[in-house]
Amino acid sequence: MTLKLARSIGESLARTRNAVFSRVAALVGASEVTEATWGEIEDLLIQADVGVDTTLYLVDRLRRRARDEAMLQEGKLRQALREELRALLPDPRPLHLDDAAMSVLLMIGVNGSGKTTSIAKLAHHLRLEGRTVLLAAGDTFRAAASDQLDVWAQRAGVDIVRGPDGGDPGAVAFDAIHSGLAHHTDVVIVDTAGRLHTQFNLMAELQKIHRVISKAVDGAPHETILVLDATTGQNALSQARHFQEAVEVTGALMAKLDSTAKGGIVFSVARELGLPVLFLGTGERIGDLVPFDADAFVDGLMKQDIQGD
Ligand SMILES: Nc1nc2c(ncn2[C@@H]2O[C@H](COP(=O)(O)OP(=O)(O)OP(=O)(O)O)[C@@H](O)[C@H]2O)c(=O)[nH]1
Ligand SMILES: [Mg+2]
Repeated sequence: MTLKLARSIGESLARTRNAVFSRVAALVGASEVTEATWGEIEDLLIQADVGVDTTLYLVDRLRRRARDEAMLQEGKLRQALREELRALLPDPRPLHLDDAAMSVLLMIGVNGSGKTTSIAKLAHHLRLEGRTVLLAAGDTFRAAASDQLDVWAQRAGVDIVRGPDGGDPGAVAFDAIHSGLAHHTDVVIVDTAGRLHTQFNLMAELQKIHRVISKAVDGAPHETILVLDATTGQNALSQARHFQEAVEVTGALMAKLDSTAKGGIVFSVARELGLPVLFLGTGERIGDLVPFDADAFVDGLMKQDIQGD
C-alpha cells in the first residue's frame, strides 16, 4: 500500500545533500585540502545546521586524520568524513513499548511542528506492525484541532477519543487511557496543543497532562516524544531545551526533513541534547515516517548520484 510510495531517508535528505554534503564531500575528496578549504567546510556544515560546536568538533577530528598524507589519496578522507558523521550519532533504538500491557505515547512540541500529522503516521506505522492504536485528541485549545486529528484517524483506520473544545486535555488523555484499557488497545497516542515556553499556563498544563498519564498507567508515558520541525534549524535546539525543563522528554521526532537543507540539525539534536532521534518525517503523506537509522542517514547525506536523490 503506501509503503512503496513512502519517501526513504535518502530521498528526504536530497535538499540537505545537494546544498551541503555533496559539496563537503567534493571538498574533502580533492587531492589538496588547504586552510581555505577547511574554512569552507566549516561554513557549509554550519549552514546545514550541524551547529557550531558539533561542526568545530567534526572538522577538528577530520583535520587530525588529514595530517596523515595517505588520507588524501583515493578518497580516504571522504570515507573518514562518513565515519566521523556516523560516530556523532548514537545507535538507533526502537520505541519503548510494553508488549505485555498498554503503552501510552505523549506527543509534544511548539505550534505547527508537525505533531498531529506525525501522530497519524505513527498510528499507521504501528498498525502495520500489527498493533491496535487509539488516539487522544488532547489539543482542546485550538478550534478544529480535534476535527483535524479525526480526519487523520480515519485515514489511519484507528479510533479517537475526543473531549469538548476548550475542555481539559488531561481529562481527554484519562478517558482515552481508560477506553484503551477496556478494549485491550496496544498503544494510546496523546496529541497536545502546540505551545511555546513563554506560555507559562500552557507549559504547566503539559506537566499536568504528563502527571495524569503517569498516574493512570504504570510506567506511562512510555515515551514523551518531542516533535521538532527540521526546517527551523538551530531554533529546534532551544525549543527542545525548554521542553526538557518542563517534562521528561524521552525522544525526538524530526518532522519535515524533506522540506529543508538544514538536515544537519539531527547531529546537533543527538550530540548536544543527548536526545535519541526515534523517527524522521519525510513528507506529508501517512506513509512518510521512517524509524531513525543512523547508517541510512549518513549514507543518504553522502551518496553520490546524478539525480540528487
Ligand atoms: N513536508 C512535510 N510536511 C510536514 C511533515 N510533517 C508535518 N508536515 C506539515 O506541517 C504542517 C503542520 O503539521 P501539523 O501536524 O498540523 O502540526 P502540529 O504540530 O500538530 O500543529 P499545531 O497543532 O497547530 O501545533 C502541515 O501542513 C503538515 O502537512 C513532514 O514530515 N514533511
Ligand atoms: Mg496539532
